[in-house]
Amino acid sequence: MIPNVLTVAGSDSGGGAGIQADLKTMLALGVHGMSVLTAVTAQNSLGVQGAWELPVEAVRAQYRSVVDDIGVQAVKTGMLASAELVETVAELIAGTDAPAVVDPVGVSKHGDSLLAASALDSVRTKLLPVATVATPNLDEVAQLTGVRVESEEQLRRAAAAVLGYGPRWVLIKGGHLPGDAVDLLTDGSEEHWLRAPRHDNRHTHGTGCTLASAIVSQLAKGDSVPEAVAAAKSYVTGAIAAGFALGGGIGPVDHGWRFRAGS
Ligand code: PXL
Repeated sequence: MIPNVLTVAGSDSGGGAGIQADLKTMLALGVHGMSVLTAVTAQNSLGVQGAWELPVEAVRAQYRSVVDDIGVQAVKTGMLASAELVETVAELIAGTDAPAVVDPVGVSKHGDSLLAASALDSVRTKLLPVATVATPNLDEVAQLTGVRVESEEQLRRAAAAVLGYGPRWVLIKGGHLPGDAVDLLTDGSEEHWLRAPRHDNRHTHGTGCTLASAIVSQLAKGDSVPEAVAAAKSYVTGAIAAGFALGGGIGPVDHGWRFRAGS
């Protein structure tokens, strides 16, 4: 049986991030990807030109359609746009018996806001508590907890601050620090440090969505959280290495890198 995986996220018309990245990652990792759309962005390699969120009823209806008939082995969240949508999705996930990967998306690679400032408190108090794994980057850690990380040693403090809001595990993504791409996965007792060499490639659009989608796909296939995160890190590192130019700006990671000849 092919595991069913659901992403609850926004559309990136350019196809590198958001729902599109999630579904491509799920295909590459051998699970059946399904989507609940929360928002539509007009977006390309240069940035986000517009964003429109869907009504709460449209998000709720999509979720119920998928979960009540097809069923899900794991759920992932990405761009949720508003406090209303964050709270709706948190409630839906709380009522679903499946692991949840929460990527607390704040801004796009170009710095465009994908989450209202007024939604931060709902992310802290409603969404993070229902997460099996939360996957913030350092900007999201600062936004959510006030902890600013400038060195690898400070990743521990960031992890403790996020765990304070209640996710079972947190993966702090240290990719914005200089040097190797180092992430810390912890549940407060175990620590797993994941290190990958930095690839000299500016075409990294969609990295966060791709990593979270790879984690949720591996969880759906039965991996433990540390196994899922290690496999996902390896997949996203390959996708970043193979990232390619598109349009005039930042191109996407290559979700299909393992399908290419020789890889
Ligand atoms: O990477 C975060 C993200 C999530 N969702 C959508 C996006 C982006 C980044 O561009 O466009 C729709």
